[in-house]
Amino acid sequence: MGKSALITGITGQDGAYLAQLLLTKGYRVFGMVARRSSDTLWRLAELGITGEVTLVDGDLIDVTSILRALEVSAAEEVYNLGAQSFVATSWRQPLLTASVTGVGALNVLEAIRIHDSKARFYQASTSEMFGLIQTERQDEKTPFYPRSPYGVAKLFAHWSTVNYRESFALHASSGILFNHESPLRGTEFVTRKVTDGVARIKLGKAKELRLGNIDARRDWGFAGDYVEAMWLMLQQEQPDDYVIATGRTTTVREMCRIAFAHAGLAYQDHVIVDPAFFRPAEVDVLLGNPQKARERLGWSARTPLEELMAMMVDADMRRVRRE
Ligand code: F7E
Repeated sequence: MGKSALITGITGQDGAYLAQLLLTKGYRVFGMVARRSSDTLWRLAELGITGEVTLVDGDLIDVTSILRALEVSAAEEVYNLGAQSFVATSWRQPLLTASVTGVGALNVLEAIRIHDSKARFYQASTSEMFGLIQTERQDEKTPFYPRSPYGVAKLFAHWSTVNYRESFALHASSGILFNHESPLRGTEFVTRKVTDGVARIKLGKAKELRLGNIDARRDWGFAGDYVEAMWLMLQQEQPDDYVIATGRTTTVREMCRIAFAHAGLAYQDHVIVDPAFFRPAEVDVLLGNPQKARERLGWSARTPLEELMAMMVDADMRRVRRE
């Protein structure tokens, strides 16, 4: 029998790709699903794995439900991917974000400790913790300066992971992942908003696309590549923290140009900057240095942004045609 893994946030983009990866490795995969989750099971369905994973009711803010999920799954690896993960929403629901995204991670750590489980733990940390960047390229030693309630909550979760590793010798690792996208991304995030917009404009269902700060720069990779890094971290003898990124930064504007051009369109003809999408505080630029992951995990990003945008535009063209 293969190993058993529990994934919180299995209905999200990363949860779906990670479940698929673990299934190919022979794992029994359990996913904790919060009943109030706005996500549905469409991502698991798109990957054709809905029937292959076992879903258990549970919520990151209910530690007893996490204990039950640990018991039911007998998980040897726990991946905490569940979160209120949309940065813009975190200003409108800061306390919910703090509870789910921040304290939720501590609840999982506590559940593992109380359950006396030997499970290895993965925390989905984020480049949003760097926020107002303190160095041009961000690595594991770069000081943090979060710029949103989401970033602050993730920082709490990150330090809780480090603290439980040091306090209780848990095999707890934190992956500091820079932005990672795919056809399974929600349309609230900028890359998918753009590729969905491109498909609608190309197929005559829309004329314009309203965006916020298109001068922001991000280090964008493919989510399918990034979930491999999560798994690799838990296969190491020692738990640790790793930056996972491509090492290339691009403006939202240039990302738009690439996506529109893939459909034979010029972004300037359709994109309208709308201050309604500006954030109270912005993370202007992110650029990761994935050297440690390359050296210790043998991991590197394989999908260039051009290929990623093409994959996403093509998937959205198929979807919009089907509508
Ligand atoms: O924004 C700018 C926006 O919402 C990227 C999450 O997965 O990655 C993600 O966080 C940039 C920002 O992602 C629009 O202001 C312009 O500068 O796609 P996003 P994010 O905030 O970077 C990190 C690593 C996470 O951990 C998070 O969970 O694009 N932008 N115009 C826009 N963004 C959105 N959403 N919509 C716009 O219209």
